[in-house]
Amino acid sequence: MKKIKKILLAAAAVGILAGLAGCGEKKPEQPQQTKIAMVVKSLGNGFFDAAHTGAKEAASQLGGVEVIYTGPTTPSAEGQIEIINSLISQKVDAIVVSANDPNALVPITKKAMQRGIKVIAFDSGLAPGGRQMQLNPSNPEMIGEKQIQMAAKELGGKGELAILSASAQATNQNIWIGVMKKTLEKPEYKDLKLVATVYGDDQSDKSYREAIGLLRSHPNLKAIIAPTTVGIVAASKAVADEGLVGKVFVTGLGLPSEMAGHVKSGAVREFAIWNPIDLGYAATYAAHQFVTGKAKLEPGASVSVGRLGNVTLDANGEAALGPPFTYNAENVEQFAKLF
Ligand code: RAM
Repeated sequence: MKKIKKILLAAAAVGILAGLAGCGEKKPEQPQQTKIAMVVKSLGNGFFDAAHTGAKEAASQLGGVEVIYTGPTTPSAEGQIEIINSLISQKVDAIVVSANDPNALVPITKKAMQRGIKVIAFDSGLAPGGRQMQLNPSNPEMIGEKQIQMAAKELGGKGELAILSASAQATNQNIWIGVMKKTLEKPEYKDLKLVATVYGDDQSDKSYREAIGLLRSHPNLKAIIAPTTVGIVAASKAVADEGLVGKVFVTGLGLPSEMAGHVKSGAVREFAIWNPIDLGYAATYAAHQFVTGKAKLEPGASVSVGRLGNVTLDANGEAALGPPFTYNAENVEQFAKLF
């Protein structure tokens, strides 16, 4: 016992001496920290959790980057405005935002830009005056058309379909819905009838209730297209709970990790998505390029997005990553491990 006490005392003494010795020493120079805030539509959405994973990957590759991951608890523009206001006070270097509304955030993101903060919209865009760059996951036409093609395939080109979207102001979903409606005007889709478009606000419970509502008020409904990872899960569950597997098909945009079970049950045969990890990674990487002056914010500028190569800004300050990928019973399990 005595021996142990002696050792502890000796150890403490060494500690004190080491502490004293450290006092006069100059700390090694810390690499400059760049603060990049990722503001998502809402917290608790698996899609944005995956984007966050990508943001962290970019930060660790770049070094000296702190990622602040934040968003409102429910997808509202008001919530995002409050958050961006506080990020301005925190003097972040860049804000990477998936907007709940293309216009409502513009005054606050303009304020951020006036203070020298770089603003990059990703996933769900902002009106051009409210951001310096917009990174789309893919070409919006391609995303919209793809969803009609998948639904048409399920229905053999004929029947009623409905859309279960995210929030009514969401920039990205509204653009895709616009493309879907235009695509339905093509002669090859003349026997497909869009009977309703409803909004589940990217909330599981509201999306589920809206899906049940669709199924009950449209007894001839053959397909639900949900261009949201939250909505497609809710719609699949509603179809299963109403005993309509095989009668009503769900398709749209989903995460393989959340959809594998619904593909297995038969409620979903095919759905699509791009890689959300890559999207978060690229948006964060691009933000860093602007903060460090390595990329110019002008049309035609080439911006490095690290392991994904380069993207080029168009006249609108927009750029896009690759085409969406299709998932079905053959590959969903394999990708479910990733996102
Ligand atoms: C939801 C969000 C997001 C969208 C995906 C497909 O998670 O609405 O913005 O890109 O779905």
